[in-house]
Amino acid sequence: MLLRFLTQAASAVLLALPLAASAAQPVIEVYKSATCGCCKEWVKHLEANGFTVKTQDVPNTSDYREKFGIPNEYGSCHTGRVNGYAIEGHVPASDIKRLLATKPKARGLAVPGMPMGSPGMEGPRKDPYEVLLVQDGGKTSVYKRYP
Ligand SMILES: [Cu+2]
Repeated sequence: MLLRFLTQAASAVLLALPLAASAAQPVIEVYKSATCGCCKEWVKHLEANGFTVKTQDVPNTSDYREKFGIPNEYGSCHTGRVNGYAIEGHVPASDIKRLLATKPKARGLAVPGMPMGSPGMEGPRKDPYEVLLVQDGGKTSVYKRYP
């Protein structure tokens, strides 16, 4: 339904969306570098999906990655935290919502690197990418695959 709206009346939906979707999504803290443009675009994606985002510019996002238990090899350009879960990189809001609804025992979600076509990385190309569930021991499993 949302997609149909977007194609028909993009501007109207963009105005209405924050109101409609703001119900009960928790605050996400986001740690990023001050100069990161795609981080800002990802934050906009979260806000458009009802999340309240508190960003903090930090000199080194890897400090937060380490603190939240996300191995560096799964690192990206920003690290977030919501309800005790780490959210690393350009993770789609729908996957964060599923994580919060199902509450698996895990450290959080990660989209390693910065795949083209992920939220905040929109461009001329769409590359396939995976959202990983990072388990408590640091192992991962595929949480969702985007073609
Ligand atoms: Cu990025």
